[in-house]
Amino acid sequence: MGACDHFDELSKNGFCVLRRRLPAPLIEACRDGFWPVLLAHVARGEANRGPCRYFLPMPFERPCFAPEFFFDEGVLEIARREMGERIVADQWGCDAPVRGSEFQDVHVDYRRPLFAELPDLPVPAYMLVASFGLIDITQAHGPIEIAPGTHKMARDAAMAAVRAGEIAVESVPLGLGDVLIRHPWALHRGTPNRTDTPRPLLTIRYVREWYWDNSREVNAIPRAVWESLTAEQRKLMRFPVAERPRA
Ligand SMILES: O=C(O)CCC(=O)C(=O)O
Repeated sequence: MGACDHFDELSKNGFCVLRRRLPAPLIEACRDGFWPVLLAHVARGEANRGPCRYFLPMPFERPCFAPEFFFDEGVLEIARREMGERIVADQWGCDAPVRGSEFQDVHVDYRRPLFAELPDLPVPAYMLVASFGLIDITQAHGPIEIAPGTHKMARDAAMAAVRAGEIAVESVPLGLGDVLIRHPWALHRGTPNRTDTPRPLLTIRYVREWYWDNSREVNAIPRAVWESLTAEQRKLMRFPVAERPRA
């Protein structure tokens, strides 16, 4: 499937999956580096997305961070086609349900409308999220479910259609390296992880450069990592950069 097909699918359904897009060794290295951070977070028991379901900001230290995750040409081509050339990445986080997690209510992310007085005003996309798993996400791990086409509908009508079963949610299992690109306004929900392995789904948010909100916690980029990026890459990264430690 080419970029055009993915783009058409994204426009029609509100999501598309680029199969085997990111290099498995980088994801495995990220998993090895991040696992202790994730387990320590889960052990604190501060589930913030429903029972046994955690959102936490991702570290920018390597190997949790790799430029390939943020600057993949296939992902950026689709994001730019949808939102224009002037986009930035502004969120980097992890959603991790563990055993005991439940079905979430169907919802949209970033639900505050651009214009509060016209909440259903149809506007072109100004944000997209790209997600990939740190493990193979099978049915047992609780993949995300998305209701196709609902990103273009008035919110109440979309919700009513899903509740009435007129639009069925689709399960989106992901293999290692697969990237799910979705409109955050496509109705979706998390499902229960029935295994003993946490299910980390990492997400990068891309937005049009004029859009700003601080709806999710983000970590700062360590100075050495920032300095290792090219000028072109830095232009795409709208995150705080850590101060240089004082000598
Ligand atoms: O992690 C998932 O599968 C979806 C989580 C989600 O949509 C949320 O917490 O808002």
